[in-house]
Amino acid sequence: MSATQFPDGFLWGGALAANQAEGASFEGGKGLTTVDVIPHGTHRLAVKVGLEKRVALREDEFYPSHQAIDFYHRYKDDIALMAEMGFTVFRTSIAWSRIYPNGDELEPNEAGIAFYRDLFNECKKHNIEPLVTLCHFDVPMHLVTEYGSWRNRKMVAFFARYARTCFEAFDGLVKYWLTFNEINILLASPFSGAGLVFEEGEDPSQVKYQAAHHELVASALATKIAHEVNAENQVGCMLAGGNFYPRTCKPEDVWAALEKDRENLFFIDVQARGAYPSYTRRLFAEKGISVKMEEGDGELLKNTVDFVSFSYYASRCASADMNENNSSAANVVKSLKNPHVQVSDWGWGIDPLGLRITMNMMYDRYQKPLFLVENGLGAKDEITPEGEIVDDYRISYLREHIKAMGEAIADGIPVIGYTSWGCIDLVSASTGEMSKRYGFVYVDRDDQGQGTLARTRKKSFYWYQKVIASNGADL
Ligand code: BGP
Repeated sequence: MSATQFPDGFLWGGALAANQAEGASFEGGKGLTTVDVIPHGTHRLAVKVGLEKRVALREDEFYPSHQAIDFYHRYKDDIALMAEMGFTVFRTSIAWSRIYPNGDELEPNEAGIAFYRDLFNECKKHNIEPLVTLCHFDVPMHLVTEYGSWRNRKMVAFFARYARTCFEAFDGLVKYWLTFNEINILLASPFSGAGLVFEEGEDPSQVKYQAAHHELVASALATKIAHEVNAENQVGCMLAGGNFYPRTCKPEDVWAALEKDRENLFFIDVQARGAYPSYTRRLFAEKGISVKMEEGDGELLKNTVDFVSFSYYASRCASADMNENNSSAANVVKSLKNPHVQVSDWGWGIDPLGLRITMNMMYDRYQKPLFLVENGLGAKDEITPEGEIVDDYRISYLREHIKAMGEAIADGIPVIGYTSWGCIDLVSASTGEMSKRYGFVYVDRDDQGQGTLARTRKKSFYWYQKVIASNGADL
């Protein structure tokens, strides 16, 4: 197989998330979610803002998720654009709070179910397979204020009810499911990742790992339910991926990189192998963490995922003397600057070979099919006087990464498909801004929320159309 040949039936498409695209935040009975209470300007994922501020929506502040790109009302036109590019898969998420507005109700909100049924039917109409994330950074706020979100064991039952409702309601329409988007982000960004807010004097690590345990149990339970509802369902975990390189070949640096990788892979080790990895005993002892587990959790965790999905934007770099001052957050996870790779305008390393390295490491470790469900270049786009967007930088980033994925396939790794991130411009998760754009389709909206929301095909739109038509041969 030549490096750029992809298997027959390889799924090509793009990805978005409810909270970054839908808008209509108060329509259709939707409840408030964590991301709905992060105002523009304090949108950086790592920012520490107290719960009072999170809950008290201020009219004079701008909340980007409230309107986003209005996908809620425009999805038919947007899906038609995806179909025009030749998509065979489209990744989006269900907003938990459209199905269960508060998260703890006994009966679902029918309007929410109807919206997603229409959306998935629209995909099917165009022969596009939906790939659906159950929770993408949007925990219902009521669960945060009433229960403390994932620190509370009750969340397992709430999530299981929500997951079952979705599997049953969309049975026959959706086959590919992801439980939690970038589950490891809970560590770096506990509020966005898992709705966690810490009390004064509390040990954040203790709370985070307890919450992680609840999410892992909930994910395993959802996987079990998905398989009970329909044996054809395919459930994946989802990692914010990208390997850590040691800053030098000094053994201490190599060890530091291994430990940083484990911090992230811990989640996938549980979800894909079905048990806590051996290294957690020491990790927890050293951090003074004691995770409360219930009888039966060990059995539940054996419900492993069918495939391993991940996002890849950049590789990372670590050393033994890594600290707050010499590292910065690229895609939320802290990393040292790697002098050997170029960076994007936001300081995210551009490293296509790192993708091949990451994929080989993950397949060696998990021996499950991989699905690359996010990849792309956030960039500022300019419109020419002729009204065109000539985004050669984006094409070149994607081309090199698709080539690297092709190499990983040639290495013998089964890969289900590829969904590039933000196939249509949307609100950035880390900045809350529109000007960090990923799309093949430009959306006329600026960082203050002004614009017509009109959609325009970029140069990359036609390039990706050609890539898909040739099944990755013509890059
Ligand atoms: C991932 C998230 C996405 C997306 C992407 C790009 O971490 O799963 O939601 O936003 O990163 O990040 P950003 O929007 O900050 O550029």
